[in-house]
Amino acid sequence: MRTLKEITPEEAASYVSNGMTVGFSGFTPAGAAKVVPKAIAAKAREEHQFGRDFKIGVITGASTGDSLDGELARADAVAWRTPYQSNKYLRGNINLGKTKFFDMHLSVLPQNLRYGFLGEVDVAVIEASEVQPDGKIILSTSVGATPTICNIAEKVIIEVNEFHSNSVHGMHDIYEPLDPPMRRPIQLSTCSGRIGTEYLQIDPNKIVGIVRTNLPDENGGFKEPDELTNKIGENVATFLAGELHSGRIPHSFLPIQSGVGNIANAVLGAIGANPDIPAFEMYSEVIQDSVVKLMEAGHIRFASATSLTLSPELLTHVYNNLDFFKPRFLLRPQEISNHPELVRRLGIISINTAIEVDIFGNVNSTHVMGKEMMNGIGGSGDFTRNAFISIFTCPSIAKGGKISAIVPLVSHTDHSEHSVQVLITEQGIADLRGKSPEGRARSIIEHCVHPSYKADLEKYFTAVTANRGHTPQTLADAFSMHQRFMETGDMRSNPA
Ligand code: 0RQ
Repeated sequence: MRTLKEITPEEAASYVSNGMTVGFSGFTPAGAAKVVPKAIAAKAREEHQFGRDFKIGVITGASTGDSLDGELARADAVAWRTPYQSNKYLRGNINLGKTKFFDMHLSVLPQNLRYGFLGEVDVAVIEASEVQPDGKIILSTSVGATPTICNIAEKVIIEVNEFHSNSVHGMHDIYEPLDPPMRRPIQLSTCSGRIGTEYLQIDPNKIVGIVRTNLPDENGGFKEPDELTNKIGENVATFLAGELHSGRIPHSFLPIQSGVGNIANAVLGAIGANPDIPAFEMYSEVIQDSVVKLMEAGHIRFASATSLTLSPELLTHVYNNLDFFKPRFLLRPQEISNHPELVRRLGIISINTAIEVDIFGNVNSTHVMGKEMMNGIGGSGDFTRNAFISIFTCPSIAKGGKISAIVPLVSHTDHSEHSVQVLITEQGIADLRGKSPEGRARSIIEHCVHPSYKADLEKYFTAVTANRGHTPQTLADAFSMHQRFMETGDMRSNPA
């Protein structure tokens, strides 16, 4: 029988040359390749020392861990990157123009790879918990884009991470749709349904070697919820309880998708703690810490996602209690966890975080002051555009009050007024459904704006409504708050 060749990280890196495109596993730091990217970064540094070019194109599921994005960015080894990142060194290179970043909806990455829109993938570097000589692979804590990356890559290198042993075996459902014109409906009508296999099957002849590791995911954990994030969470829970009471959300409730980050983590906790909201299911992208606690408390019945992004202590807790957790978690490819067809069919309530929102309901999730990339759109667009109800949350102010998250016109648009239905800050709830631009502006200014910006925004809106038009706006003044911040470091007209 064929055996798989064990190689060192350095031998693995020798398969990667300047100008290649490398597809890595990883969706958040969960399941990200860990030792081979470091060896590639070391090779890049060495090449640079000899005055030789060494930069690669990097494709992953979404963000990854520091050993991948951080190491490669610090070695200035990333020519281009897609579809999402959240690493401060890589972000720095992107904003300096040293790395070209293509920010894309996560659900379409796998099909765009198959369609050839992003060129060839020379080498796949993936993490697995187990691999068999016939090419059957049990992935680890994420699926992401790994199945497609492996299927189209010319060569595959596998980091077999013994940290997970067989704990995750059975938690995956691997399914890749056919491409048009052969695409068929995705036969899923429940969050817990299975349509694929527990393993990923690839051509074993493409596996050039395996590298053994024993390393936890590089997940950082979240800031504990505070008064502000708790208030945002309570407002979301109040809104959802009201929808349930009115009968617009069925009594059995609907699946929830919750974004990533500190705010999303707190929001989920508050929904679970609300006695008027029944136990619910999640059909989301990421399973984060609060999900585990809510599941144990009986508030979450099931969670389908593409990654298990838990702090190391909580992942160990899950592994120590697999009888409870294994039947309640399912990890799918990001193409399925975020699929518009399924988001709409299942009636998902989407809850994502905005950086900036304008008074008409357009949302900026990605850019600071219109030009500096933060992370990327991630899956927020996949869910928002197709949700049963789409909600955006954010604190009404940022940077100690020097920035209002609500502005006359967003400095960059990710989600348009046509997709955003509800805005919630710690100040309150603006229900934008069925409202004209003027109605949306009045609701957002009344319910969501921080008191220190209310007078400024009311004054602006009174002035622009005198000009009429369907969407009252004065282009010359629409960025006056941003302009003031760039000139004075404060958006307020009368800072205290
Ligand atoms: O900066 O880190 O320097 O303190 O943005 O903000 O308040 O900690 O919020 O961690 O929840 O992240 C939108 C970035 C929010 C995230 C974003 C600054 C603020 C802070 C972070 P510091 P918070 P969070 C997929 C879901 C896009 C992708 C997505 C994100 C930092 O949620 O990347 O939705 N979303 N994926 O100070 C200047 C403003 C600012 C600002 C905040 N207006 N101007 N800086 N910040 N507002 C779907 C899933 O299923 C998972």
